[in-house]
Amino acid sequence: MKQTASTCCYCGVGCGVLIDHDGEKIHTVSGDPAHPANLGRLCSKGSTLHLTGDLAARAHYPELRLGKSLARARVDWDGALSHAAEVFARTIDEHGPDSVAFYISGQLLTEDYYSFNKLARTLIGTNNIDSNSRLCMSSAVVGYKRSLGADAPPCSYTDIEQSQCLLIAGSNMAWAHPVLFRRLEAAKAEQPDKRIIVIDPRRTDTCEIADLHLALRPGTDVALFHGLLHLLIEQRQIDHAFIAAHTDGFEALQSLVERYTPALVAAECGISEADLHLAASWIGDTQSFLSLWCMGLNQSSAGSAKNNALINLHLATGQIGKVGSGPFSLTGQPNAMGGRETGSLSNLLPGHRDAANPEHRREVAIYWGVDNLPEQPGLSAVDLFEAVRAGRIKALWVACTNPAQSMPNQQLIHEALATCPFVIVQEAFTTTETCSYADLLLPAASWGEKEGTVTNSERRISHVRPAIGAPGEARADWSIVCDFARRLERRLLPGRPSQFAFYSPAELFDEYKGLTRGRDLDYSGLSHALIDRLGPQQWPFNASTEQGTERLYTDGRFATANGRAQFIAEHLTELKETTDSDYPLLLNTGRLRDQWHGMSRTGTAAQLFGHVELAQLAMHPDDLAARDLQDGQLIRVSSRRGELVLPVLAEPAQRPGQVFLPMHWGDRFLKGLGCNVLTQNGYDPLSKQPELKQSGVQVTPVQLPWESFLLIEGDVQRHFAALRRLGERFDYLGMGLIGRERPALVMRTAAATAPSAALLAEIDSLCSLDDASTMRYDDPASGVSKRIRLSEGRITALRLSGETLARDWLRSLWQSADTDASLHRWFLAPVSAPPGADVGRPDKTVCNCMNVSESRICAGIERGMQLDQLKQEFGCGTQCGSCVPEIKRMISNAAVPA
Ligand SMILES: Nc1nc2c(c(=O)[nH]1)N[C@H]1C(S)=C(S)[C@@H](COP(=O)(O)OP(=O)(O)OC[C@H]3O[C@@H](n4cnc5c(=O)[nH]c(N)nc54)[C@H](O)[C@@H]3O)O[C@H]1N2
Ligand SMILES: Nc1nc2c(c(=O)[nH]1)N[C@H]1C(S)=C(S)[C@@H](COP(=O)(O)OP(=O)(O)OC[C@H]3O[C@@H](n4cnc5c(=O)[nH]c(N)nc54)[C@H](O)[C@@H]3O)O[C@H]1N2
Ligand code: SF4
Ligand SMILES: [Mo]
Repeated sequence: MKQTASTCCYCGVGCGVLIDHDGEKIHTVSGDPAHPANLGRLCSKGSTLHLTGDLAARAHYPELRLGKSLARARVDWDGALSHAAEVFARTIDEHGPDSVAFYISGQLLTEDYYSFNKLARTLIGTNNIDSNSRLCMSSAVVGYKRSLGADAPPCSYTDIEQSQCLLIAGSNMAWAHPVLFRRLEAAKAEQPDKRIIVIDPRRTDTCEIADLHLALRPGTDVALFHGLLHLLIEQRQIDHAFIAAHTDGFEALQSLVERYTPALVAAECGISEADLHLAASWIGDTQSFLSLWCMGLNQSSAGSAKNNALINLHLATGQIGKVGSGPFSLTGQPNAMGGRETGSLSNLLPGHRDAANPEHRREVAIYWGVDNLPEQPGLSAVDLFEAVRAGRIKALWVACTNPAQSMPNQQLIHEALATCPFVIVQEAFTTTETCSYADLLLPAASWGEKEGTVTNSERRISHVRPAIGAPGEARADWSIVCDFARRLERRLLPGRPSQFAFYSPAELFDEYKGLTRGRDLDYSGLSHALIDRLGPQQWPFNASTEQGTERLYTDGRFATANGRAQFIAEHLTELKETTDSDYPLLLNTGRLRDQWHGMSRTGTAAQLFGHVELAQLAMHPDDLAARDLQDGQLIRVSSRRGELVLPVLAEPAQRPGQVFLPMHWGDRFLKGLGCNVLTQNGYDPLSKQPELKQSGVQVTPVQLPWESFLLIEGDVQRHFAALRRLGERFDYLGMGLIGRERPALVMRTAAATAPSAALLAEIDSLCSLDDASTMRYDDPASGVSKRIRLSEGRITALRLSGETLARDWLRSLWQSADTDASLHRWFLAPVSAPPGADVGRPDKTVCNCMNVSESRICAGIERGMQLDQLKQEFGCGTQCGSCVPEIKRMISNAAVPA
């Protein structure tokens, strides 16, 4: 056994992991005590990394399709990349460089990013290179640049621990940045008088730590921040000396916020005046004020304005550049920061430069040894896919992102991908929605197999190291790009020495870092070897530095031309899409604790479905009652763009009038193109970040009386692919995994009438539910049929259709591997369980590490147990801690009389 220190591939906290492996297989993963981001901690996702990534779901070989109606066939790398270079060269010859585009990802490593960027801007000569960070961080980029002059989060994780007053806005960090939340929890436990304000329309697990939760009306954050500033000015709690010495534009802002009186703000935001006063007094009184924010601010048509209105509060109070203070945007993806640094949004260039700035273009062109860089502005994600659909983009390269799941307005994205003459998808997993559209599928090495660097939320650069080899012929992203680029060079510029002669990620890093020299982020002093020697480092880190920089702007000098920060005075604007009588509910979307985005990786570990098993639309009980709906019932949720059929979940943490659907469920897990078929692509005018958090929807009942439940153990990926195809023929289809040691696939379907016997026979044949070991029952007149396969007395597969009463009981028998033969005669009966037996309702796993269910914890709470006793008796919450906020909430809910 060997151990390799690397970095977690999920969120922007950027935790260090220790990978235990034998050179071929990863056995376990633990937190790296030496990594400054996590000091040994991991969350429920990081600690289960070794359970994910089922090889059967991975892309092993390049595959090429030679005609839209044909299937892809395996090719070798030489054939794949030569073909790609030929198609790109021909497209550029015929239609110009802007007829090709790249859509890449904040999950690429800095070296991957740099190679894509250099390829697009120099060799091809287009700015059509955008990344999924457009959906994620682009409003924060605009926010920082407008207020502070550069896209640089000025704080450190230690500030989270040291701050006396924290404002957490539009961030569910208990689930999305769990290890930081653990650090905050520990600091709050030590110092309970630390004030924490959470601003979120939902009562999330993050609210568990809040002294004050402002459940504002979605989209109204700008008014709230202006309202706070109004009160701070009124109460003389602003820092006039700081404003005079270090900022510009205060007068204009002061006169704008005069109008944001407590009465107006309370009405606009749907909060109480008293709460607004309380929040303002805490911010005004404190020694150190820190704000943390994420998608609740960024993913909005007012995303940039929200960012700047929040930064205004820090500038007005002088709460920036000192311990425990500052505006700290939490980055989503592990290398969203690296993408911004390498200039991998269409409007940027490497080293925090702008593509629209002629001087910046000139600097980069000189560095790259080319005459000039393209002037034509590049397309940003939403516009890019519109251009693809309109036929203006004729070759599209997608890498490390799954737009056919994660982009808003999915109908458009699927049409675009189907229309585009040549689509390259560079992916680690073949199972994603986007892979179906690949004309050329390039298998990528993934976490644990590749090397490079990533920058986390606190500007800290870590070395990502490989432990094992990639499966099949999969290759590292940078190496695919450079190999392609060398082929395209030979075709476009024969005889020229290659600009892409990179044969290791360290070489790419060394060339790239020169582009940061003299810029605000300057990390020209770093190298892979130095990071190995000193440990992960925070930028700036120039050639004369010995240690990374913990905090920016400590001297009050900002990255603007005159060194002064800029107040931004903008009014609250209306959402792009509001509710009306046809679409009276506001749809909010976001993360679950244990899933990652489109679930290509987390969706391979059955254990990670224990907390939330299937797609459900969360709705306030009053909204359910008003529609005469029951918890768990199938409903139709429709927006102006599309609709989905799925179960509804009664959720008191929602505010009436608002519904919530996790973003993870794509077309693979939920028929109908998944969550984003509902969302809109209206975007912020400056950042072009789409308003993914707010869309108008309606919820109506559906009549789908014929229901079916299927469970099949083993060979999960093969069954998934085949069953998902057949499942398309039902009106409702939800897929998921269950179990821990023995994973099984479950498929739930519903339809208006019973499907053909032939369809059911096809399903049975796929699942071997048609052999001698299968118990069967058929009543064609009533549309009921059942199949249960036993192996050594134990259930290994089952299908209940038309009548599914025994579903939960049979499932619990499967789970417990019960072989009691006396029960067999009940298997096909129309009862939920034999008399006296437990129906076996599926139970949510609250603690994933220790496998502790909701009902056990509830029973403990009923016996009067508090958190410490629950931890002691069941072990829940003692490992990664991700479930602790939920357990606390269960305890406090139980304390409130019904
Ligand atoms: N478990 C898990 N963790 C992740 C990820 C994941 O997929 N799974 N993805 C990572 C990535 S890429 C990202 S970007 C981050 C996202 O991290 P977060 O932004 O924290 O997560 P979300 O759930 O998308 O949204 C946060 C909150 O914004 C709230 N919100 C919605 N509208 C508004 C509004 O108008 N105002 C305010 N103030 N709040 C609003 C929502 O109710 C939600 O609770 O998570 C990262 N971490
Ligand atoms: N409704 C709604 N939609 C949203 C959001 C929301 O809050 N609500 N959030 C948005 C945000 S913030 C984000 S960041 C996006 C995320 O959306 P996506 O970028 O689509 O998210 P992932 O599913 O993580 O896609 C990454 C892909 O890269 C693949 N992959 C993994 N490792 C590697 C590798 O090393 N190389 C290559 N080439 N591929 C690899 C994975 O299999 C996966 O398919 O979703 C956005 N969409
Ligand atoms: S908080 Fe969890 S998901 Fe994020 S980097 Fe750390 S271990 Fe990975
Ligand atoms: Mo993100």
